[in-house]
Amino acid sequence: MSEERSELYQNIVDGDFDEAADSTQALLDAGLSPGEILDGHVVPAMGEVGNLFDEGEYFVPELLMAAKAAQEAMAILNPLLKQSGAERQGCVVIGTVKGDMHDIGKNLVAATLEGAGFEVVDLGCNVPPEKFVETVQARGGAKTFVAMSALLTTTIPQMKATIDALAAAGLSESTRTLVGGAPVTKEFAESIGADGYSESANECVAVAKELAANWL
Ligand code: B12
Repeated sequence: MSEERSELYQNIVDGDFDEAADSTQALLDAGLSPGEILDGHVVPAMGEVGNLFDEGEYFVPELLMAAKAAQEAMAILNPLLKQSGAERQGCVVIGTVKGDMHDIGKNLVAATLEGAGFEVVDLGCNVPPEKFVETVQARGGAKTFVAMSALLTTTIPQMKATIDALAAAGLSESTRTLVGGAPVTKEFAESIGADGYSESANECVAVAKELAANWL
C-alpha cells in the first residue's frame, strides 16, 4: 500500500463513502496515527478531488460523495485526535465565513488544532461576523483565536468584515485572527490585518502556537 494510494485515499476519490470507515480503521490497525492518516491520506485525496473538479472530470455530485467519504473518515479520526493528550493550548473559535458552505478544509483545521491541544469552538459554515463577535464576547474577555476559512473569491471579503467587527466591538486586544482557504494568500491576509495565515492545517498549528507564545 503506497502512502498516497491507500484504500482510504481511493475510497475518497471514488466517493465510496460506505467503505471509508473500514479503510480508515484498517490504517489505524496498521499502526498509523490519526494525524498521519489525516495528512497522508484524507488531505491529499481531497486535493486530487479538487483537481479533478477543476479539470472538468468531476461535477458536484462526485464532490459531495467524496466529501461524505472524507467525513466518514473524520468521524473516526476526530475523537482520537481529541484524545491525543497534547498539552493544553489556547481557545480557537473557528468557522467558514458568511455565504460560504465549504467546510472540509475548515473541519481539517479544527481537528488538527484540537489534536494539537487547542480548545476548539466550531461555529460551522456560513458564519456572519456578528456570530464570531458574540461567541468571543461570551468568553468574557478571555484571549481567543478567531479562525476563518473561505473558499470563494466572493466570500473572502467577509474575513475583513469580521476583523473590522471584532475591532468595532473592542475585541482586537483579546483576539488574534487566523485566515485560510484555497483563495487566501499571505499577501491578502496581511492586507486585511489578519494576525496569521497558513496554507495547510498542519502549518496552522505552528502559526497558532507561535502567536500563542508571544501572547497567551
Ligand atoms: C468540495 C467543493 C465543493 C463542495 C463543498 C462540500 C463541503 N462540505 O465543503 C460543494 C459541492 C458543496 C461546493 C459548492 C460550491 N462550490 Co466548490 N469546490 C469544492 C472543491 C472541489 C474542493 C474544496 C475542498 O474541500 N478542498 C479540500 C480542502 C482540504 O482544502 P481547503 O478547503 O483549501 O483547505 C485547506 C487549506 O486551504 C487550509 N485552510 C482551509 N481553511 C482554513 C482556515 C484557516 C484559519 C487556516 C489557517 C487554513 C485553512 O487548510 C486546509 C487543509 O490543508 C473546490 C476546488 C478546489 N480546487 O479547491 C471547489 C471550489 C472552491 N468551488 C467553487 C464554486 C464556484 C462553488 C459553487 C459556487 C458552485 C456552484 N456553482 O454551485 C458552490 C458554492 C456553495 C457555497 N455557497 O459555498 C470554486 C470557487 C471559485 C472562486 N474563485 O471563488 C472552486 C475553486 C472550484 C472551481 N475551480 O471553480 N464546492
